Amino acid sequence: MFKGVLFDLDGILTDTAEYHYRAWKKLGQEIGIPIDRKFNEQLKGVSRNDSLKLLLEKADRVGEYNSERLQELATCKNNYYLEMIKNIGPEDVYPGILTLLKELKGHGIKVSLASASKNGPLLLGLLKLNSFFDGIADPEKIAFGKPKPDIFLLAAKNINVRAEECIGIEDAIAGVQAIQSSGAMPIGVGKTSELGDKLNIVPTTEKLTYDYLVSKWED
Ligand code: B16
Ligand code: MG
Repeated sequence: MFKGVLFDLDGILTDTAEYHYRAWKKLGQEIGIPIDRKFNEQLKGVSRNDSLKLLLEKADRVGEYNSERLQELATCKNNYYLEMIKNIGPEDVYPGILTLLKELKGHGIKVSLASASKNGPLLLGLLKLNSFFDGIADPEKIAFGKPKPDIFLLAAKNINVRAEECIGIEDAIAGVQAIQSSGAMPIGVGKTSELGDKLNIVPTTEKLTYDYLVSKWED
């Protein structure tokens, strides 16, 4: 049986993936780099600074900005994002997630957060999910972001479980790749066309029941 579950945050616990998209879109419009949802798939799960680099690379404009200006742009995006999430509350937790967290707790399975977001602790607080998490991996403490496995390895370490004994849950291709290289078993939320066909995928978080996780682990 698996001993831990490693949760991505944005797009898994709540709909903040949408707000990240809107905040990048707003920044992009201001600096003349329009983005659409298709391009946004590349940004999901990717750190703030790496996302900014991808945005600028899209328009071949990386060289235009010095490090101070890059920092300003990243801060600007984060401020837009913070404004958008300020009213998020427990009612915004995705369907099925609270029940799943309760079931995991009831079965003694450890739960850890493996989000690339520096706003993870803030969001867990807003969503009132803090008490369900035995560990939170700090994205500032890892060398490489998703698709490298570091954040999932750290999330597993924080609950004293080997990654191989964990299930990782993700909505982004970079995150799925990170789980696969960590040795944990991935479960995706979304579509095969976005996440690939080498993992079990559910269309929505409602389907993420404890029994489903057990059945896939035992497959
Ligand atoms: P922040 P996840 C990721 O969170 C988001 O998917 C990604 O869009 C965002 O750029 C990244 O966090 C960094 O977030 O700017 O708040 O530090 O999906 O890994 O939970
Ligand atoms: Mg995500």
